[in-house]
Amino acid sequence: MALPILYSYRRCPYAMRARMAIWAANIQVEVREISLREKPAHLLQISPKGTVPVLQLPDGTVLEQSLDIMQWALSQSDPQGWLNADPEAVNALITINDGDFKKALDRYKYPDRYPEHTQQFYRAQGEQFLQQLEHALTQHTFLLGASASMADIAIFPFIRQFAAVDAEWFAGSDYAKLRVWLEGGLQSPLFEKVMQKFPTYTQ
Ligand SMILES: N[C@@H](CCC(=O)N[C@@H](CS)C(=O)NCC(=O)O)C(=O)O
Repeated sequence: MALPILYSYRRCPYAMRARMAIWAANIQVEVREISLREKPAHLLQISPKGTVPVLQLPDGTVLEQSLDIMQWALSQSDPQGWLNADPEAVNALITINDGDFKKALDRYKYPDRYPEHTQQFYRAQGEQFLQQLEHALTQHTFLLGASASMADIAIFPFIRQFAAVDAEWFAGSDYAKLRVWLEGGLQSPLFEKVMQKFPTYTQ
């Protein structure tokens, strides 16, 4: 039987969150690792916007947003109960992550491309979200409760990137709970699985 096709890019945080949900749901897919510079014709044909992740189901349905892919995968099977958290609370956190925080992250990572402000300025902007997450994690082990939810999985790859911009700064920062939370994700067998390397699909 044909497998769903996942167009992915290993280091893309959106693709990471989609892969984590697919892997957690134990769904077999054909992973097509792409080069962002040379996108496969079939990807652009089924999803002209040209971002990854994109999932094509065997019936031809195309899911071209990472959150839709997560929802689809977890609605097939959700052994860890990631969909159990209040959807409004999940969406509220992910909206900030994918909006203001991602904007600050891009600027913090590439300050040369945004010379209006200093790198420290952009970091401070991103820290508003880190503070919110740190506060949540002082109340419970995961962002929305005692167990991980879709919010933790969807946000984790972006915090990973933010922390990696200046690992020394992050290690010495005030975000002790967030560091533990991040480290838990980084050390998880699931993360190791989704970061395995696939050959680049060039057709
Ligand atoms: N809203 C999209 C965003 C996906 C996205 O922006 N992916 C980046 C890679 S991290 C991409 O494919 N960019 C296209 C490019 O760089 O050409 C989603 O949630 O799936």
